[in-house]
Amino acid sequence: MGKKWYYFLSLFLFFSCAHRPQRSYPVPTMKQLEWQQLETYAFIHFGLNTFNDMEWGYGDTPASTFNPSHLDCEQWVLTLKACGMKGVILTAKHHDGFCLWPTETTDYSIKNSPYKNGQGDIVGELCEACKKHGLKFGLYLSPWDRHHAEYGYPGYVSTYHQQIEELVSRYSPLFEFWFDGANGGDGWYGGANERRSIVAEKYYDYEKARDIVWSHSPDAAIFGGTVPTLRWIGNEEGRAEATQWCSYTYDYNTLNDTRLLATGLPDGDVWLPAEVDVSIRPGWFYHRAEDTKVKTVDELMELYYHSVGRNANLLLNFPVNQEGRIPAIDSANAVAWHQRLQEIFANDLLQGCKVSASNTRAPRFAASKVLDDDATHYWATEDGLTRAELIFEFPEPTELNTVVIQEFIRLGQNVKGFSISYKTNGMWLPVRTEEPMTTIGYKRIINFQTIKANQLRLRFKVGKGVLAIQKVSAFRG
Ligand code: FUL
Repeated sequence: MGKKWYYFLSLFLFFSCAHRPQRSYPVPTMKQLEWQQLETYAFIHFGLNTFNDMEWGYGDTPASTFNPSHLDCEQWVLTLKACGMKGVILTAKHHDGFCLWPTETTDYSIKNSPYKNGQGDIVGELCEACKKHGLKFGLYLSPWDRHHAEYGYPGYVSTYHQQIEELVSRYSPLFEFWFDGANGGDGWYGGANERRSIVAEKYYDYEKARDIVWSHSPDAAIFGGTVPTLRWIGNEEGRAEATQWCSYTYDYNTLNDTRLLATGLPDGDVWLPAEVDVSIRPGWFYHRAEDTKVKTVDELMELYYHSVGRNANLLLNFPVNQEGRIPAIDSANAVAWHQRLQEIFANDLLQGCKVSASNTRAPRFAASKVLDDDATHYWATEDGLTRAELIFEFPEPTELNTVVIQEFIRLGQNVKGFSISYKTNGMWLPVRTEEPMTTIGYKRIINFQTIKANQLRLRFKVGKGVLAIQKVSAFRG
């Protein structure tokens, strides 16, 4: 009896494992997978700069100037939810060193501002509003501090770590923590008014900083420093390159090389997916002069296709104004943008199609798996194959201009080229687009001139590992 069970168990394990494709490393952790699924979330830049028409305060702007007249964190949260944001990251402290929570580490905080007579806590208020309305919460804490007298010396590093400890112990769970890399050198520094230089990868002890974050928020994604879990895209214009690998390396020079950050490294040994950070206005902080320069719905659409559509998350910044609110024009444009996206992606035209593949690994990896929404289902080919195709047959000629493809990235990112063509009047024609069709990764969106198709064909080329596609959908935008 015992032997029989053993035999059946071995047979079962043999068939299930033999058919399951091997991972090709690097692969995402579960935390990274969940983070990539967020796709869009918001930044809020708010602080002394807001009240002094500045982007980079020098560190000596009086705390008394911080005085929002109608601050309402719920207004921020409800606005952000209405434009499809899954979370929000607040500048708890920007380069000027002014803290938006009542910290024990410095007097340069809202404790010494007129806001609520020094009794306010904006980090806490936003944290509560997020909990109340179901938005994820994250924090930005600038390592560069132009106010602190000991900046550049060991004393400041322990203050910085203590600030992280205060934040994570009070406001967790955080979904992301930002160690901003900017450092212009000069600052007030307790009245010294001088230039101070540091070797960032050694000075801040980012490994310890990360461990403090994770001691209270173990799921937080980490931006910046020496041990991030995601990578900056290398520009602040809102543009990921079409070729977009999630793989990278932990080498500090490479982590700061904007050319490599833009595309990722196909042979990198660490999974480090990209985040595109960009502001809805030219500046990160609010400036009245930019009220006429808020990005339009069309511009926001382009940002979306050049970030989420190119295998990267979009972190869209909303500058809060002197009243303490997201201005009406910014929220109107962002909400209209979200509605446009919802309209475009409402009706998947591939549902109801017959789908076939040039090769299938086993019935449980059938081509039809790309049509369902179960993120654990995928179409996969046999080992060793470098090319394969999928064909979708429409019940009737169908107009479309957008295709969305997702790789099953739990096995790694393997596609290095693909093409889209369609059959009309018995002929196969390529779709017309300027968009290069190289990598896919978590998600790739291709827009093309509207076609009327009887059939749609996707051809894939893999560089390593096994071809595994989780989802394909098509839309008429
Ligand atoms: C940069 C900063 O210098 C900007 O002020 C802004 O916070 C942006 C998100 O990151 O490095």
